[in-house]
Amino acid sequence: MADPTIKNTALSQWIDEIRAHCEPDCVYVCDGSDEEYDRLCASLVAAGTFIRLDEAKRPNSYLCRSDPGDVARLEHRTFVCTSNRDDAGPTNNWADPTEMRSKLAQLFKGSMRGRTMYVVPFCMGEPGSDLAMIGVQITDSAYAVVSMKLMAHIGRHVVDTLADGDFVRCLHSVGAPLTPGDQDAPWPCNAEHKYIVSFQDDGSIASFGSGYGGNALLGKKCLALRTASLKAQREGWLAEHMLIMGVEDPDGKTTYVAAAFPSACGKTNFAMLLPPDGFEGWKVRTIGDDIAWIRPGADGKLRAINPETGFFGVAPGTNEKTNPNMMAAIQRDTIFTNCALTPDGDVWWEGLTETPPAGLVDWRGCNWRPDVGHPAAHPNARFTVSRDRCPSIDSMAADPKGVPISAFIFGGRLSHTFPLVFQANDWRQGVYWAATLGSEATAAAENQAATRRDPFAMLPFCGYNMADYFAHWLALERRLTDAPAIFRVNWFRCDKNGAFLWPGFRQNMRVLKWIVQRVESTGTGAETPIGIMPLHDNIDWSGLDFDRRTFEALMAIDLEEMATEIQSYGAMLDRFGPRLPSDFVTIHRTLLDALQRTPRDAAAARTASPRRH
Ligand code: GTP
Ligand code: SPV
Ligand code: MN
Repeated sequence: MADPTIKNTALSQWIDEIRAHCEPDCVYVCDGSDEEYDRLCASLVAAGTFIRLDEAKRPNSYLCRSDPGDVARLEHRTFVCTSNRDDAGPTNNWADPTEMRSKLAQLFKGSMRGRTMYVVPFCMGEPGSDLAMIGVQITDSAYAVVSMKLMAHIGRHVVDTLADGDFVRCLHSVGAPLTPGDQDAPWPCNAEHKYIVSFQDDGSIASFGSGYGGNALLGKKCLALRTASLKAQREGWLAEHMLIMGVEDPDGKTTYVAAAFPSACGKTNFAMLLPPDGFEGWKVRTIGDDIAWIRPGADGKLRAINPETGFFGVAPGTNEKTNPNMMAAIQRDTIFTNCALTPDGDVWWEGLTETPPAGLVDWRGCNWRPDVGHPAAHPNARFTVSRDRCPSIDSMAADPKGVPISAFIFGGRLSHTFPLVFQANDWRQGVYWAATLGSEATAAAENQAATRRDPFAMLPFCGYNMADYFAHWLALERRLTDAPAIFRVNWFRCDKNGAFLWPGFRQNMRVLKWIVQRVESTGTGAETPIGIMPLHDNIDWSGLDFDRRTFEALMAIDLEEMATEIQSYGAMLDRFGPRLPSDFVTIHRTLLDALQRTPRDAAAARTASPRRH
């Protein structure tokens, strides 16, 4: 039966269709209000899914424990469906759209029995802006609804403006139907079947069996990256796994940069960086910590928006030293997932304090002592909080025009071979350095090998053939009068004993300042075969005594090791076959030749002049 309050006929038909197929007890269309959020959170408390934290210690906040089998994105259960297999490319799990639709039809049949079916209209980007994308998530997870409220603009009003215009269909079920008399699980999910699917032929999204993060908050990785990246390729823009930040110098001039690091490699920390002692007058402001939509403007400059309104950040390792801005943001109004619970009703995770408080209950709900042999919080424990709570949020964060991007920064978690920072010689080489980005294992996704290539930090998120994505990036340069400079950074280089050589976190400001200076044509560096690198004297060390020898170890390039490294990318590039842009092969060979021609110990020998546009 159509809901007369829904003006969009395509939507009311879709709701009817899904209701008939999934057989929920009832249908509820979300208005997105605070009152609704409070009501749904209270129902989650009543269901045993949420624990309300102590009102004095953590006002209006909740702890949620997921099922131990549902703790992260599932890359091997994520599928990109295209009619032609090659359009998904060798880095995506491809599935035939017709077969997948029939498989999912069976799984979704009756999957919402005994549950409420929530209809969540949402908008990624500012409502009313040309750049925004509207989706409707149908879900049987109230956790997904309240999380979406923090991460996006949600509510009926989003689709009211749409009349009969189109929206992205995002269907989600935890896949745990109830029969009368069943006791519900605190975190319902499906142990046997999990599917996170992008149908690129009609742009729809379907997710079954998981309630966690990017598997369930469908506006995030599914819509804003997999779906949007394909739309962006067709329309000439970019949807990227990038943070966006503004760096204000003591004269009040702000330079905006976007940075891509693979999952759990430091985007959130970097996006909220608090400049260290010695950098008085410098300010970093946050636009986003995970996703950037970037378009060339009429002026030939790239402008970026963060399509999200909140943060879904990694908890372990977050503390007053590593991220004071986030610590302030999560003081209240936050949903914590898979963190440990303290006896006084607050949350804790590894790295929050040096010693864990006594009497913790771990993320599985068991009493925990330091000697139990596993961490108290899950390594991919997260918090969900609105950007409005973040003290470093930029005044441009909700501006639909976006911010002008002057530099792209790419960084993985690499314990060896790669220096702290270098600047690619030009756009083409920068695209190559981004495409060959690699990272050692993190906890954000299951099943990771020790090191994997993660081109542009987009490996799990690029919704089409990655070779076409490289071509799209290369082609973009011609449309820009002022192409951003491209940098690689690596906070994670280690010494022989496996200890980090670089203090990281706030100290990353020193690297950021060099990057900003390079962009502003005031920074100096040395030419090397892989690009331009700062010498010890080119970095501002005010407030930190960082000795030249450690810096040199951090910046050293072993020419043979680097050549071997670059040779090893050949296999990755070969996977794309003839679809790989021929330019790529040229850039690869030129770089290898340059390395092989460089006499040993000549790296970092010559001083580069400041970059001029
Ligand atoms: P997703 O939300 O998964 O996309 O990841 P993210 O890139 O936002 O990850 P996040 O910022 O939450 O990364 C957290 C991890 O990076 C933690 O293990 C931090 O300790 C580590 N990290 C962040 N910055 C630094 C740094 O400067 N140095 C070192 N050594 N570790 C860092
Ligand atoms: C990531 O894994 O890159 C995340 C977390 O940002 S999730 O939203 O679960 O994808
Ligand atoms: Mn991410």
